[in-house]
Amino acid sequence: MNPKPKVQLYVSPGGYFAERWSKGSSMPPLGLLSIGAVLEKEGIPVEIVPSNVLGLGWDDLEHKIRTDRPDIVGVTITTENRFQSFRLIRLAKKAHPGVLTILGGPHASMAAEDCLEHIPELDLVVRGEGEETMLEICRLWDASGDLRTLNEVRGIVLRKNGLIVRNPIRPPIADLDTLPFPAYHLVPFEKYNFTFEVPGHGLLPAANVMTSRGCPFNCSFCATPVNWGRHVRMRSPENVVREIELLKARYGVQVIFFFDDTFNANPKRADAVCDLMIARKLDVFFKCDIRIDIMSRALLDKMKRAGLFHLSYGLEAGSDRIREEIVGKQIEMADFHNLTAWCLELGIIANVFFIFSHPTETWAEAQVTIKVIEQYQDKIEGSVAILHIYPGTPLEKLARETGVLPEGFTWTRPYRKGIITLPLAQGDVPLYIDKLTWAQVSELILRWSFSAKKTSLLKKAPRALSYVRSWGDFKRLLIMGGVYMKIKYTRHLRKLKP
Ligand code: B12
Ligand code: SF4
Repeated sequence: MNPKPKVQLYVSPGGYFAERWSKGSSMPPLGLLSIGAVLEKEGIPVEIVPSNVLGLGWDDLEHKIRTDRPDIVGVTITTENRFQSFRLIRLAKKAHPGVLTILGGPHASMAAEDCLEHIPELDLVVRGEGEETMLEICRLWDASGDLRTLNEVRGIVLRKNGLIVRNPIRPPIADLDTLPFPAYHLVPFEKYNFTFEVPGHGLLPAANVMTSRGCPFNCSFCATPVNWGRHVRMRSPENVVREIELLKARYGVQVIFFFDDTFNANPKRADAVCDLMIARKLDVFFKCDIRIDIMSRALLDKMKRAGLFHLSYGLEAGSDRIREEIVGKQIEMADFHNLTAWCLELGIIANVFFIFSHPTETWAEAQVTIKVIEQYQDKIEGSVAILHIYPGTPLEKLARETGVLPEGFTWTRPYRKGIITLPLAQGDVPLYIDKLTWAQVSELILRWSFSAKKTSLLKKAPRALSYVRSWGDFKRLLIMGGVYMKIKYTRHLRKLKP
């Protein structure tokens, strides 16, 4: 029998996972915790290294890998933190050349070949769900470093005879209840200081729980239907509630953030989870993301009784044409208005996602969105973004076809001429800018931040300047600054009017 490899699973410093949410807190990496639990159950020595909460910098990581000499280093990667994760893979190979380096997570799943092509220090990519694939890799791992033992593993992309080969995808885990609960004990849970402010109750300790995988819908900018599939797999209500009970008992958790893409993907199951939460008197608050068009008043009432205090949903655009034809989100405006009114009536915080600069979106269409935002000013929490392109999505395909992503574009290089990013707002991810000018995009974003009373742009200016890498970046910053002054001045004049 092969010896068991020593596995280390890393969250790289900075980027996506280091993002601080809700008053200095961040969230445990559920994906790594789930893989960790599966490996641990099989007796495979596994360590999870969340550099962000452990305060480990690059030198510390190099020293750790050099002295620990793990057999396998796995790094989780999103498009937002891809450069940090690539750096960690390179660093691991340099510190310990015999290590097997693996990337997994949304970015790796969607851009596996791109990663392997440009990062020679990377040995293989795990696509999709990592639990069973990692387990098989560990079972087949050969101490001599011979990668051929992994040649047939499903769900991986690797080099064979100098060529990058994509092995057949692994079928999704059919029954999610068979997975052990995430190995929370493998990370210093308290150090996450994960909290949420619940109105009237203050800042409460929180935890993240994923009750389903997949989304039945197919929005053009979204990675989920491709990454997790459109067939939604759901944990049983009993299994979900037991995890919450454990989190309460072990960590005193009082708020649950359901990480599901669409908590109400199956409204009957959502209802059953809430029923059990009520019956078992869990007495927790929760927040989640849902889809507007399949939400009913009855389900919202039930969710409120089960502890719902914060609900996120995407309208994406005020224009029917953009939502239906471009995004592929068949949502009626009336459903959006109804749901928002119900939330307001029930005292649930409504957090609505809006996006500007969809393909072919005109200034007039974008105005419809900003009017909706302004209509609900002070009543809802709005999350506003300029459309970002993520790998593997229908939008990426379109961006390559239309030249928004130039020929030969690779996700592995930090900067390429002609690509517009807003690193200050959201990682180094390319924006889809089509019909709107930069001045118009700036105006939309700034009007939103004024209506939402967001931090002053002037305060962000020094940091924004530090990201300038080209004349184009600088010009866009100047334009945004000019638009900012124009809006401020107009608002000032309006105030002076008798
Ligand atoms: C909850 C969530 C958030 C939360 C919390 C994020 C956090 N810090 O944990 C919040 C709301 C903060 C958030 C924010 C954002 N998010 Co988010 N988020 C999610 C969501 C819904 C769940 C993440 C999760 O924990 N999943 C559960 C675990 C079990 O899955 P997992 O981490 O992917 O891990 C599995 C596999 O990927 C794999 N795996 C993962 N790592 C590794 C490593 C190894 C070595 C191996 C072998 C395997 C492996 O195995 C795991 C187990 O099966 C996902 C969508 C999704 N369904 O996963 C989007 C998702 C990750 N988010 C996404 C995006 C785009 C964002 C935002 C940019 C959105 C926005 N417009 O603001 C921001 C970025 C924040 C930032 N500063 O960078 C995208 C990322 C796309 C990409 N290519 O990277 C996703 C995939 C959503 C989507 N539909 O496109 N997000
Ligand atoms: S409904 Fe949400 S998770 Fe589903 S495809 Fe659309 S954006 Fe993605």
